[in-house]
Parts: sequence; structure tokens; C-alpha cells
Amino acid sequence: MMMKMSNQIIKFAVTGRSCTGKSTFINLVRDVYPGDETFAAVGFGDCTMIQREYMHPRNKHITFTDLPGFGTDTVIKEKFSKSINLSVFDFVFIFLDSVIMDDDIWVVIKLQALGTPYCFVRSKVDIDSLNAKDMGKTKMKVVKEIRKKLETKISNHRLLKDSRLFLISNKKQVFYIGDIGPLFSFIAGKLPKDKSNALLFFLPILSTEMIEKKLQMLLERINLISVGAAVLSAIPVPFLDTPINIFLVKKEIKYYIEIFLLDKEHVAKVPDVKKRNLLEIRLEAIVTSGLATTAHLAMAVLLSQVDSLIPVIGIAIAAKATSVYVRPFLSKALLEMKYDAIAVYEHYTCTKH
Ligand SMILES: Nc1nc2c(ncn2[C@@H]2O[C@H](COP(=O)(O)OP(=O)(O)OP(=O)(O)O)[C@@H](O)[C@H]2O)c(=O)[nH]1
Ligand SMILES: [Mg+2]
Repeated sequence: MMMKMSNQIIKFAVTGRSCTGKSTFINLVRDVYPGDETFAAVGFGDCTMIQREYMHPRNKHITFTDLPGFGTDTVIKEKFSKSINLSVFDFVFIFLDSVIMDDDIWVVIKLQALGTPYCFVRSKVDIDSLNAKDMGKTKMKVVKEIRKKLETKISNHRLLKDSRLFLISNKKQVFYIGDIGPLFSFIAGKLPKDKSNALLFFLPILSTEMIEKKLQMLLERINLISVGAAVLSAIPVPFLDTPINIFLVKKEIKYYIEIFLLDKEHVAKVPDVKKRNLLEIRLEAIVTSGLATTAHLAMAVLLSQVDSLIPVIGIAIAAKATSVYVRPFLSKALLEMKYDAIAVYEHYTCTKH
């Protein structure tokens, strides 16, 4: 499963008018910051002049191609058309300004002909929200109005009417205003299952909804890992303390830490993170004792004896027992880590403020 995930090739492209936040978005979804090697330059318009592919820092098969902003004097449609092959992409984001321009429609027609999924994105809703007060409106009202205006335009247009629109902010602190969660749920629905799982695995946590989605994906994985552990332990060895089980479970816990951003750096400043102890080098000891408390000790002794006495019966029982103990241990760890992930997310995005 893990192998499958890291081998999935997913090619995204981001296109749209200049200065609509494309490069900023590409940095956001890869969780890279100024100074990082693959940080995409952002600016004040006409910033990205040539097509460039940016790899996900933890998975080189997931790429985001930053296309030059069109609709400016320097980047004309014909040039775009000649030098850019839209057919290679799995999904295309079309970034909008406050209005939909002919160039945007032109790209949609191209993508529809190719059968490539796409959506419109309008970024910078945080700026609109900030201005809301001056207009005597609430933040939510302003966002609603922008949505209504653009959606009316989309639904009234013969070629655009099935297109989806997402309003987002590229600023992490104000995610709670926009549609960043629904945007990625939409994309996941447009990709084949293996690709959408890979995306869920490698995307940074951009919303609490995403934490829930990651959790569901990981719970599905537990069935596989516990079956995997069971199959491995069916080689007649005492089941509970086999190094293979511990190794697998430890590896799985390490994935959770990575996916839920519970690594040392992220949790350092966050209060109330319960699973902090999992970060220590004692991970193996924690996993071993965790599994031992889940298992009923007398049962364990009995089973390991059966195992050596009657190998065939032993194999079946030991395999079953392992999956019975690994599954609850991992599910419990995962559920606890979910709450920690929410605490970390809220700490860094200030959703409570
Ligand atoms: N407040 C706010 N600023 C944003 C947001 N997205 C982008 N910006 C800012 O908008 C400016 C333009 O962003 P870029 O990411 O360079 O835009 P681009 O679409 O890549 O522009 P070109 O490369 O010229 O086509 C930068 O100053 C960004 O910091 C957002 O969601 N909120
Ligand atoms: Mg750019």
C-alpha cells in the first residue's frame, strides 16, 4: 500500500491571470517557505514567465506545474497554446481574479476537449474579509457575495455551467474562511482511488476536514497492516513479541506522526499534545508494551504454546490473534493522534481567534 502510494504519479497544473496567487498556492500545498530550495517566486504580477514544474518535497511523483500568468502583454494566448501541453495533467486549477475573462474560458474549452478535470479558484478571500468591516458587512457576507457573483456568471455561461468554483485564502492563518478543505475533497473525487489516497497522504493538513479524511484513509490502512502482520506472524514464531510485528507497527506509527504533523518541530510549541511521548526514541518500547497491554497475557502464553505444539492449528490462531491485537492498538493510537493533529492545526492556523 505504502509502495503504491509513493509511486503514484499526479501532475497538477496551475494556470490563470497574472497575480492571482498561483505561485503562492503551489508553495502552500507543498508546505515550502521562502528560502526553501523549491520555493516558487511570488510577486506583484508577471512574476512567473516560464513554465516550471515543482515537485512535492516528500514525493517527487506529485508535481505542480506553475504556468505563466496569461492575459498580460508579455504572455499571449498563441505562445501559451504552442509551448504548453495541457494533456499531460491530471488536474488543472484555473485561478481567477474578480471576474472571469475570455482567456479563462479559452482554457476551459481546451480542458473540456481533453476531458481533463479542472476547477476555478479565487484566492485572497482574506483580503476581502479584511475589507468587510469598511463596507459595513460581515466577513462571511462578503465571501458569500463574491461567490454568488462568480457562480452566477459561471452558471449563465453555456460552456462553463458545470464548472466548480472554490474561494480560498493562501494564508494559513485564515484558512477557516475559505473552501480549501472542499477544494481538495473535490480533487480527490476526480482522481482514481490510489492517486487520491496518495494525495491525501502527502498533502499538508489544510483543514480540520482534511484531518478527518486522512484519519479515514489510515483506518482503512489498519486493516491491511494488521492483516500484513498476521500473515507475517503465521510463520510459526511466538506472535506477540516477534520483531516483525513490532517493526511494522512502529513503521505505521511513524507514518501517523508524519501525516498528522506531530513531529518534534511541530508539537514543540503546542500545549495539550498527548502523544508527545511517541516522538521519543523509546518508540519501540512504547509499541511493545502497548501491544502487550492490549493482549491478554494468559492467552498469549497459551497461544504461543499451541503454536509450537501443533504448527498448523497454531498458525491460524496466532495469525488471528496478531490481527486482533494490532488493530485495536493502532486504532487507539490513531484516534488519540487525530485530536493532537487538530490541536497542532488550530495552534498554527489560529482558527480559535
Ligand atoms: N492576502 C493574500 N495575498 C495573496 C494570496 N495569494 C497570493 N497573494 C499575494 O498576491 C501576490 C501575487 O501572488 P503570486 O503567487 O505571485 O501570483 P501569480 O498568480 O503566481 O502571479 P504571476 O506569476 O505573475 O502570474 C503576492 O504578493 C502574494 O503574496 C492570498 O490568498 N491572500
Ligand atoms: Mg507566479
